[in-house]
Amino acid sequence: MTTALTTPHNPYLDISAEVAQALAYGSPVVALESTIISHGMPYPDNVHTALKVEDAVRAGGAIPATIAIVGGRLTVGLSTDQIETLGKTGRDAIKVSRRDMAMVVATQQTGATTVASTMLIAAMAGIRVFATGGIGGAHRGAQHSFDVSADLQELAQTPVAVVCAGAKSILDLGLTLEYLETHGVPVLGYQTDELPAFYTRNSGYALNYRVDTPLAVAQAMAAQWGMGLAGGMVIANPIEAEFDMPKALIDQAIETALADAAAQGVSGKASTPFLLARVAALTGGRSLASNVSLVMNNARLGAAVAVQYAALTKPVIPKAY
Ligand code: PSU
Ligand code: MN
Repeated sequence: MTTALTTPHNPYLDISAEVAQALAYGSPVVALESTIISHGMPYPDNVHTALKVEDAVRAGGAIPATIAIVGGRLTVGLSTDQIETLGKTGRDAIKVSRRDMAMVVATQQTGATTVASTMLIAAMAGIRVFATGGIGGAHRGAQHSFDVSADLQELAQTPVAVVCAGAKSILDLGLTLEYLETHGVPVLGYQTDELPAFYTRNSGYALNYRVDTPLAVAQAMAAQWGMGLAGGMVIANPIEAEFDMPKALIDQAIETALADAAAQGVSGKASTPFLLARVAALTGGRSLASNVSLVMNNARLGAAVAVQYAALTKPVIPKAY
């Protein structure tokens, strides 16, 4: 068990000793989110996956930093016990996006962080690489409902590269790409020319940029921030071919899930978790296995990118020297 360090510049932030040391030396660190644990998968697979993902980051030569809000503290580098507790709490955990942070912190509550709030807390800690499953996006019908995930706005302003398997087609992927373009967010296909759609390698939406190595990703990150451009970037890493799901099966489940959500009047922050749980239930264990595999795949790529980015940006004299 590590001792949490409170950094002087942000009195709300607790960074585990292991992560703080890695950051002080400019060593590679990969941030991981916690809503994927509480709301993205059922217990106990969520906890097993979260721990396996941390192992994969370590095996790739980086230090994992799973992030959540614990008792009102912005916590970077959760303990195994904290991961277990969040996993058991499941969908009863508070889902914390940017707009929820102030109240959850002020009232000293515990909550799971989304892509948006995990990016924000990672950036506060000085972590530049974050691996997850899928990002939020513009929902179908967003041109009328205005339901656009805060993840996209965070990508527009917070300097963290998010390694993901694209986004689920519960969303409107075309609108999502338009929104990212408007807000100046680079979307790089990793060894692909197309935006992956989470369970499937292909979506039919072409990307403007393809990168084939972790070094090429790190070079893009260094260029973005080195020239002073704000914001993050999306590194879209397709699910491995052997776990790719039949498009017809997924499309059918998504249509049913969307119809159920409409019939039950689900909206706001409940919308994404509802759709995720419905799609998972309708496709059974098969989608869970795919989900676990793509998260692991993103953790491995995230570690490789963090290693390359650390090498490119490491100070000649270690900061702690
Ligand atoms: N998509 C997934 N799995 C997830 C999420 C999205 O395939 O677990 C979670 C992530 O935490 C993401 C959040 O940041 O849902 C988006 O929620 P909303 O659409 O309410 O912003
Ligand atoms: Mn929403």
